[in-house]
Amino acid sequence: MDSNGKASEGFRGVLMMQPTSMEPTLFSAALLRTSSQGFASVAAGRVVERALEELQLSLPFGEWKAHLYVMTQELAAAVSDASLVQFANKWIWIRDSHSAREMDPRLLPMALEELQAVLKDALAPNAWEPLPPYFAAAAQALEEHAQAPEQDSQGELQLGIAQELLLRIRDAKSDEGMDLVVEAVRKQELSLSDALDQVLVPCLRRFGSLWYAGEVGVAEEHYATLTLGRLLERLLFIAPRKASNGRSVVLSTVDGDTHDITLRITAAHFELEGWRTLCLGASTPAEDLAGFCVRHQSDLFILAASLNPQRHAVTKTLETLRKALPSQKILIGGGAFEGLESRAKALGADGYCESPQSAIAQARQLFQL
Ligand code: B12
Repeated sequence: MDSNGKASEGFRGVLMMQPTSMEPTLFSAALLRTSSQGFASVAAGRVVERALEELQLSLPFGEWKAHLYVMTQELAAAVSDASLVQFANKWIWIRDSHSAREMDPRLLPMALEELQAVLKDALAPNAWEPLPPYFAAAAQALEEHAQAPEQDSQGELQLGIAQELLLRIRDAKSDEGMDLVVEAVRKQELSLSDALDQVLVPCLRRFGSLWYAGEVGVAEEHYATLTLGRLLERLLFIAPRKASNGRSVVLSTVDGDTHDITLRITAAHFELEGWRTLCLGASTPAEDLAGFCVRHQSDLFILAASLNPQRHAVTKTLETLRKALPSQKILIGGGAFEGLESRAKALGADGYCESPQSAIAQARQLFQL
């Protein structure tokens, strides 16, 4: 790729290689996944140029490259799952978030067209062949009218104290908000599980919805996420815990996934249940994870992934772990598996957990606790 974002002969040559043994859709998915930075650069350059020429709009190249990188990765994940809907839904998601930010509605169809043109030009015919229906489904989705981003029903703040906390955080008074919740738990006006499930989690989700709807910026969302992570630690500090059950669990998100709060909430539930809990937080590379699990010989390993493209890293991580520890008990969880729960076993896990509570329930079952 040269500095103008044009595909150089070398780059094109690699992409024109014939697959040797891979099935065509898996070959396309692998090429998309491994070359998405290059495709995104070229497509973003073309979008920026066209927007200036046709709409007299000056776009930030870096932002569009990031968008197109994510969309190329999403395309790879959708192609691996043979799911047109998955790819179209992602464009709807972006369309609605752009609409909430009053962005020009002509830009996304333009970006979709340019990504399509770049892939058609760069990929060998057999790698391109499965892709046109995905672009047709996405183009059709973009033609529909943008909707106001949907309110997440699970992000509804049922408890007054959750609304109070949200207001304090929005007012940049996070200490006051945290004190309110911690005091309520200390005085037993609020149970610990309600503090986690009815206050902390809905607040996290509400900030996600507010960001999606363009009502708060990235800085506010980061401030809220950090505050809620700190609140989790403060609640853990005062929480009563059961006696040790002699079991241990390692938890991590997959390489590339920075969403670690639900993982930490899951770890908290295990700790309070008497498990020895080794929580690694976000984005641990597969080999390091396997090495850690071998050294610590824990009873259970929990791996989380939030986004569709991260499913590929989950497969690789579980393969690596199974090689190192064939009988390791493994549970997986997170948004990347929504709708695909039944696939956990095929991926090499012992089960899928839809929530931290379900992780505890499955662990009890696995170890007859
Ligand atoms: C906080 C947050 C971030 C923070 C994460 C900080 C941190 N340290 O965790 C930051 C800012 C870094 C971030 C980044 C991104 N984010 Co974000 N983020 C969120 C947010 C607001 C909250 C996540 C959360 O903790 N939710 C609370 C939990 C309880 O709810 P949940 O995630 O729905 O999880 C449920 C289940 O999936 C399951 N579960 C989830 N994880 C786990 C883990 C285990 C072990 C178990 C057992 C169960 C489980 O349990 C929950 C039900 O009880 C959500 C919005 C939302 N509605 O959740 C978006 C959200 C997850 N993010 C999203 C996106 C798109 C991104 C970015 C790509 C944005 C961007 N353009 O850069 C990046 C990706 C970064 C990366 N490579 O990982 C999308 C994902 C959509 C999708 N499925 O494709 C969401 C849903 C926002 C939205 N409304 O669209 N994000």
